[in-house]
Amino acid sequence: MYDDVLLQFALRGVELLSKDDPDLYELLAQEYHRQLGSLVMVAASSIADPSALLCEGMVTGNVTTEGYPGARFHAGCRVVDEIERLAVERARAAFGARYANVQPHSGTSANEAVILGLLRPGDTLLGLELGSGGHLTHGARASVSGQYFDAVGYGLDADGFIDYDGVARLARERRPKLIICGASAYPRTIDFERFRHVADEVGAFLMADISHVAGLVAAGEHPSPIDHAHFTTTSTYKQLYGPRGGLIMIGRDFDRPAPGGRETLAEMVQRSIFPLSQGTPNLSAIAAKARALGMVASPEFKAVARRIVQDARALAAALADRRHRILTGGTDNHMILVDVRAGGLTGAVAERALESCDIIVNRNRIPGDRTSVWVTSGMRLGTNSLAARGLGPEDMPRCADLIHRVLGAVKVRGDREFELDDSVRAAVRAEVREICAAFPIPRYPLPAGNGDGWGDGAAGTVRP
Ligand code: DSN
Repeated sequence: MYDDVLLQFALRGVELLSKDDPDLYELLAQEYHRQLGSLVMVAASSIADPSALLCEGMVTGNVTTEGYPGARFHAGCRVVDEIERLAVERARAAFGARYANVQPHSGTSANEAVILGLLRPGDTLLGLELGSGGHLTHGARASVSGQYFDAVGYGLDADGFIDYDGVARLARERRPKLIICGASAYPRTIDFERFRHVADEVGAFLMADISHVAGLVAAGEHPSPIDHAHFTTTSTYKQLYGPRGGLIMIGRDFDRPAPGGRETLAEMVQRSIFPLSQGTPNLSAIAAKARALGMVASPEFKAVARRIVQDARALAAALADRRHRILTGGTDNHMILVDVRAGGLTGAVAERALESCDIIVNRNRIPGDRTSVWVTSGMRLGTNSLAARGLGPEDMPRCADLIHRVLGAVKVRGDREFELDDSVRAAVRAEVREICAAFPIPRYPLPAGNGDGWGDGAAGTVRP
């Protein structure tokens, strides 16, 4: 084979960066340290394996082409064709799909490609409202999906669960061409089969965006939409622990005719990614997707997926025990939505105060929220990163306690401003570091000195 040339290449890159661009090197090193020393509970994030991140920086980035394996518009694609085929095969295997397209640059690109391929401007689509936990691309007014299409939104029932009867009623009234299910802020199982019944009843196509639960789906911890939805989309950097990027898959409907009857749904997606909505594929990201998707079948991946759900349930219960209001009363997936209004908090204050203690969450609007997206009345937590680090359900009361201590000690000084006693901040940060040291990020090299300075980003401390 090719000896250790990639090792030499990676080392050369790091060496040149540190010598030729120390300012940038320093910032990248600070970010590495910040991640090592933070408890990250952003539900949309995870921790990619070093081998997957490495692929993103490989020489595949030098290959410019368009099209698909075996049908490119430039020469020099013999090897990258094999890489893309491998990624496609691994995506299909991971999800039991009949068709996969690994070229979308993001989850947003994946969703937009399906929408643009299927609909004409002004056509009706039905998706979960942004304020009820939907994604921008599910018909929000701020996005292409809401500006160029007649976007109708469905919502939640009084308990915060998807109002499936409301979905069916709106579908009968508005006759959408496309129904979108899946969410960015919804902690409960989604009944894809029920969505398909509604879609079939009104003659609509169904797209399931599983960006947030893709790992649970692949591991069998959440029902799969692959054969219920006509199209399944996902980003690859959340629960797939892969690179920034997206993926589109089709199950049993892959050879069903697309609107117009001249092509199959799979052919339509091929065309709607390239040339309709994207140009050159990011072949390094595709290599990284191949690597991440190759790990999905491992027992370790399945164990992490199981732990994600166990952790989320335990964290939700521990926060509820400390009198925090958990939307829907709990969770079925990785995500917990917390109403932070008690004590006069806003989501922005909670987010900022926790970040000052190296606990990373994100503010989130909650159903009925009248505050802006910059303020919000809630926060969204997720356990992807905690579970990957090996923290189990037995560790969640300690994490909940840290959150509780910070939120209980915050003095609110405005929608986004706060004060926090230095002694509380110091004590919480010390405990966060202790946890991070006990549960290091798997397979990430630790700094010399076993973590001194984590999260400080102290200039001059990390350069070799
Ligand atoms: N979709 C955004 C989120 O859920 O936070 C980013 O991935």
